[in-house]
Amino acid sequence: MLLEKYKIQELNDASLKTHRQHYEFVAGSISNRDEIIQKLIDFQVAIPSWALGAGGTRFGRFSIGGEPRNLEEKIEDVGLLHALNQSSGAISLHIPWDIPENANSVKALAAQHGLKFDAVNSNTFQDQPDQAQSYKFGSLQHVDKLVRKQAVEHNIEVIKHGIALGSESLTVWLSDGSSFPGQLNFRKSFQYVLEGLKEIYAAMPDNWKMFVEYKAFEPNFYSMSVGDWGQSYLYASKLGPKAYTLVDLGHHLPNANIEQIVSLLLMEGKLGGFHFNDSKYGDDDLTVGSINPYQLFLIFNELVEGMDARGMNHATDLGWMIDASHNIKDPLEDLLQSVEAIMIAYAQALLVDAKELETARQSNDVVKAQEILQQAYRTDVRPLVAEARLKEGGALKPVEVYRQLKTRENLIKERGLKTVATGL
Ligand code: PSV
Ligand code: MN
Repeated sequence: MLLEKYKIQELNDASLKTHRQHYEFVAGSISNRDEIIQKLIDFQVAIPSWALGAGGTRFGRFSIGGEPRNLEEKIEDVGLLHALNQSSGAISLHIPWDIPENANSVKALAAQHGLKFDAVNSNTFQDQPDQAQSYKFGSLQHVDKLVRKQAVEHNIEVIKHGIALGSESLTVWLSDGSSFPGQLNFRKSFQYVLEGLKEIYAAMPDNWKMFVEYKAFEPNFYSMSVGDWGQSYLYASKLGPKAYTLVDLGHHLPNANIEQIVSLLLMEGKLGGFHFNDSKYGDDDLTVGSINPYQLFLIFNELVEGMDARGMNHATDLGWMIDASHNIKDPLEDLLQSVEAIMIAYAQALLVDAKELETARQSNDVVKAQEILQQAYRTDVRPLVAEARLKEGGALKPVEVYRQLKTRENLIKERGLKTVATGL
C-alpha cells in the first residue's frame, strides 16, 4: 500500500494556516532555525522489522489486524511511516524472522519507498525448527563447542544477508547468562563469548560496525553475559575499532544515569548506536518519550554536545533505531509517536546554548545551568519538527493523517484480520 503524496498534501492544507502561526511564533526567536530544520530533515530513525505487528507478553497476544505477512509487507509498512513523517527512512531486519529470499527485489522495493537497510540483527535467543543445537543454555557462551560454532555461523550468515541488502552494521544481542548462582563460570563464559565475537568480527567487511548490545536481565535472571555498558565496552575494546556499544534505553537497572553512560562512551569513541524505547520498570519496550521525556532530552543533550565535540555527523555517525513491542496500540501509530518523540528531543537538544551552559558550569552556577537546560526542554519545538516534515512532503500531523486516510482499515482489507507478523 502506497500513500500518495497529493493526499497527504490535501490533508496538510487544512492545518497549514495554524501551523504557520505556530512556526513563526517559535522560530522567530531562533537565529539558526534553518540549520536546525536541515538537521531535523537529515536525521533518520530506523524502524525495527519486528515491531510492525502485535507483540505480546507471556500472558497473551492480541492481534491488531492487517499485520504484515512477509518481509515485503513489512517494508511497505515502514514506507507508510516514512511517507508520513519523512524521518523513518530505514529498516532494521532481524534474522531469521526476516530472511530476504531475493535480496535484489527486496532492495528495489525498499528503494521505491525511499528506504535503506540499517543494522541487521542476529537471533541466538530462540531455537529454530531446523536447528541442530539448542540455545537453552546460551549460544556464544555455551560449554559445548558445537553450540558456539552454530551461533558464530548464524551471525556470519546474517552478515551475508546484510551485505546483499547494503546494510553496514550487525547488532549482536545475546540472551546468554545464567539464572542461578553457581550455574556459570563467569570468566570462562566471558572468554567463550569473546572468542565467538572475534570470529564474527573477522567476518565483517572493513566498512562495517559491530554493535554489542547489553541488557541487565531477562531472559536470564541471575547474570547476563553482556549485562551492562562496562561489559559491552570491554568486549568492544578487545574486539577492535569496528566494534561499539549499543545502548537500548530499556536495558538498564532502574534509575541508571543513561545520559552519563552515553557521554562517556562517546568520549571514548565507543558509542555505536541506540535502540530507542521507554520504560517504567524494565525492558518494557514502550513508546519513546511516553514515560520519561526529560531523560530522553538529557540523552540527546549529551549526544549533540558529545558528537559536536568530536566533529561527528549527527545523522550518519551513530546508528539510530527503535526497539519496541506493541501490545495494545496500533504499531504504526505507536511508531509515528516514537519517531516524533525522538525528533522533539533532538530539536530541543539543538536549542541548548552549549557555550552559555559551559560558562555557568565554570562558575558553579548550578541554578543557571538548570535554567539553560529547562529553557530548551520547555520550548515547544513541535512546529519546527512539523516544518521539517512539511518541507520534505510529509504530513503536518502524521497520526491524524494516518487515521484520516483509514490506513489500518485498508491494511486489514488488503491483508485480512487474522494475520500474524514475525517477531516477538
Ligand atoms: C532484547 O531485549 C532486544 O532489545 C534486542 O535488541 C533484540 O534483538 C530485541 O530486543 C528483540 O525483540
Ligand atoms: Mn534492543
